[in-house]
Amino acid sequence: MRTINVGLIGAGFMGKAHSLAYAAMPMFYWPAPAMPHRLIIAEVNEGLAAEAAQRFGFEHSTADWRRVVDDPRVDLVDIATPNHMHAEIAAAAAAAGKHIICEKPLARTGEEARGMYEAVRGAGVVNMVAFNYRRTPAVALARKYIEEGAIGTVLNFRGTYLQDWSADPQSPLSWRFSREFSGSGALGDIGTHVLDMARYLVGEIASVNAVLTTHIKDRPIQQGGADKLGSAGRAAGDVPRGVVDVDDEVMTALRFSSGAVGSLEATRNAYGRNNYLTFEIHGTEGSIAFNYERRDELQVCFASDPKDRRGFRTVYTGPAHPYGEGLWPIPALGIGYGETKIIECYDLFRAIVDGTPAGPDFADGYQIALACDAITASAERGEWVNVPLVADLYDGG
Ligand code: NAI
Ligand code: SOE
Repeated sequence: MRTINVGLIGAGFMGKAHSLAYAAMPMFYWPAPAMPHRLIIAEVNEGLAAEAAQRFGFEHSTADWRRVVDDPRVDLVDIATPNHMHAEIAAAAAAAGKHIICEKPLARTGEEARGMYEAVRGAGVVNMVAFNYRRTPAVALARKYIEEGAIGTVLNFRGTYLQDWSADPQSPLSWRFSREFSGSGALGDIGTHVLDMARYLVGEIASVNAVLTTHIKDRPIQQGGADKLGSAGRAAGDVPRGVVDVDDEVMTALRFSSGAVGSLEATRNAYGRNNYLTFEIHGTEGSIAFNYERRDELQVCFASDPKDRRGFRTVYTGPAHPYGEGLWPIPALGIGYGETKIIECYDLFRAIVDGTPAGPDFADGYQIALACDAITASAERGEWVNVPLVADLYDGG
């Protein structure tokens, strides 16, 4: 069986999730498309890199990400750094002819995403953006229902992503609150997951009309290191505060190219919500609803049911559902975040080995970055703004 040598850059939250996926993918999907080999991992200094190699099972470590990209043995470069590093690393990896998986959001702006898209397009390498939630079996099942026409023509999409890890104004200012490092706030960090769901399930977004706001305008500065996502606790009173120059809440109306309408809301300041990534879709023949906090379940309702029996019912995903063949043997044993990353790894490896299409790719990441730019422009101007289509910009995409 072929081996694919992985070079991973960044050993924080996503470094952990991706390392788990490389180790576990062949245990779930056997025969695996290829065996992942965890060859080299990069962190910001030699100590952290060596520790990460030991912890995450990599053979080598380095404090210089360029060594990963330049290593002739590396087949796949995995970008799991904060957002400001994505573009430079991706351009170098594409120039070196490496396949690439890049964490979301692909880039801080549409312009940055354009360069990344052109780099992989020119190099002809396999490329994927890590919007893993679409690989939750219940979400893939929702798409199957829609494609099969089970809910008829889609009329609307309501998507939310609500969390509360930064609701406390004393929760630290990490890279996620700085435009330089992240590009935007709730919009790029979690709103992009909803945009991925919207496009995956309903299609292209044609225009947006948005509100962006920043309720908590400064926070105690985090003293370096990976983002603890609020779990480091409240900073003591004397810690210097820094300015939050990104949004902490986004709301936007959506118009889809198909004629469907929709809405998106995202905030990391919603007390009581943890990873409340939801959608509800209404069609001419029925409805579908999903909540990641109950991610084994898909709610479906069909107009064809007798009136006195009509209502949402729950389908528990299991072996009969998308990706179920490799997961657990009976429904509702519990799909976790890790499984979505394992499935992502499986699809990426199939794309590298068999040429199976591997969405979301950098074209999708670029399209989502253009939607984010349009949302930002709309919030500034207080009007509807059209979203340019990557496919139109490039004569067929
Ligand atoms: P994190 O803050 O936990 O970890 C980032 C790591 O990158 C840190 O350990 C940091 O030291 C390292 N790093 C920074 N600069 C580096 C450099 N020049 N060379 C090597 N390492 C470097 O951040 P997290 O949460 O892992 O986020 C990373 C990326 O993943 C972001 O783009 C984020 O948006 C995305 N993400 C995606 C998720 C998903 O569900 N798909 C979940 C969480 C994050
Ligand atoms: C923080 O909001 C975060 O880690 C995001 O960066 C991820 O994309 C999301 O999956 C979980 O929450």
